[in-house]
Amino acid sequence: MILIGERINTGFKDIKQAVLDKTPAPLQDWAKQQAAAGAHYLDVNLGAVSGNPADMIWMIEQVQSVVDTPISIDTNKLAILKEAIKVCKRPPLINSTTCSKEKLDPFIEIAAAHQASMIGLAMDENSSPKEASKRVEFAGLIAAAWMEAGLPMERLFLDPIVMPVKFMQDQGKEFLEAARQFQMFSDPPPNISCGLSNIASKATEKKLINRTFLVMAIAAGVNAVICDVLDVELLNAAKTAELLMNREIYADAYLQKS
Ligand code: THG
Repeated sequence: MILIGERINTGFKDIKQAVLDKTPAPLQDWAKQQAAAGAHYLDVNLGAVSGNPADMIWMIEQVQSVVDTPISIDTNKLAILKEAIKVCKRPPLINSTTCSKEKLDPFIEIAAAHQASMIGLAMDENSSPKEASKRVEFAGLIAAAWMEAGLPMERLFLDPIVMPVKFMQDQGKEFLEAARQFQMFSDPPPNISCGLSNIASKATEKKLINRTFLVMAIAAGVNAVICDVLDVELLNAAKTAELLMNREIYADAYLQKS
């Protein structure tokens, strides 16, 4: 399972305040904690706080000052991506593009130039479709463009897009069906990722909902997750699901393996 730590995101009040005040400690603390928990990438998201590439660069530099974990550059803005990727010390994960050609083509070009991996969202610039079939069509356009650029599928992540159960309850099963179909795009298949915490947004029982949906998503083919990597119960459930899907070899101490 590829783990992407979600916590360095201005959607969280402490991070928003730290970016506004340019106080490194909260970003550095979360970077260290998530790296210690086994994150393979740290998602860095400037959100609506600013459109200034310098602010994203500042965030990435605080993280890189304390850990070596590669960055997931969480922006849909080309201007921010272009500048931010230059300061990444290790090949990052570009998070993310839609299937719209005006966005997709320059994002792939940047991924190629920097040996980066990339997440493609199953949406276009206008809409995030409800039906699995439309998500498959959109993600297929991204997979085809990636292949045509001669880039390896191991570096492509396709994201079927998780919506909050509280407001869009009928979308969970569309996500799962889309994930199942993404696995058939190529051999080897692309990675399939999800922004897990979206599912429990504004809901009660957040941890239980996240944990249950992640297990279902793993069964449908998801192998990468942006999540709370400090949630031990969540990671244990994920490891167990991977074992039950025969993606890991059973050992009595399987929970202790990273
Ligand atoms: N796909 C991809 N990238 C993504 C997403 C996705 N990046 C952003 C997001 N979605 C994933 N990251 C988060 C981080 C935090 C929360 C949800 C998704 C979260 N927010 C709380 C809430 O909504 O209730 C609020 C924060 C708080 O507790 O203060 O849990 O889908 N590729």
